[in-house]
Amino acid sequence: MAEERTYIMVKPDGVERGLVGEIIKRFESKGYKLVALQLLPTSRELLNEHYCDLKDKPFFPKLINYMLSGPVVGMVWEGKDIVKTGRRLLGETDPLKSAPGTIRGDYCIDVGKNLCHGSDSVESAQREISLWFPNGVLSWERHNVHKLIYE
Ligand code: IDP
Ligand code: MG
Repeated sequence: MAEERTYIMVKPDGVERGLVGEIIKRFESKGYKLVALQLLPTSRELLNEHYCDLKDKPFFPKLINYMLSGPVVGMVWEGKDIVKTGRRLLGETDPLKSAPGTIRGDYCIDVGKNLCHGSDSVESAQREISLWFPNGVLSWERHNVHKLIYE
């Protein structure tokens, strides 16, 4: 069976604050495998598609402006139960409700500046990965490390 994948994105505030490395580090140290990584400016078209479920929310225009304020770092991580565990590594949507030790719990305060995105289901992950990485992601083996992480 193919390994589960998720789309993790460092939002413009995270990129500008120099937290890209820290966010990558959390996923790397946990034992997950990086299979795609890019720095790119977002566009209204991509964001409307990415956040299509939220288009009727009152905060939607503000969210789009926030996401357009600078480049983002998008990545795809792979591993066991990565979608759910990835969200736990990020913390709650509202940083003030996020436990210390999570990314949002450690590095931010307001919901409209919450540093990072993580797919909320396997289906959303597949949709977001094909949206942000239309040319696909890498399949590669960690020959030695894999057996030190998984039983
Ligand atoms: P998630 O990022 O934890 O999955 P969603 O509900 O999918 O949360 O919302 C997407 C993004 O929209 C959030 O990460 C946050 O940046 C922003 N957002 C969500 N709720 C609010 C709000 O009540 N006010 C302002 N921004 C919000
Ligand atoms: Mg979401």
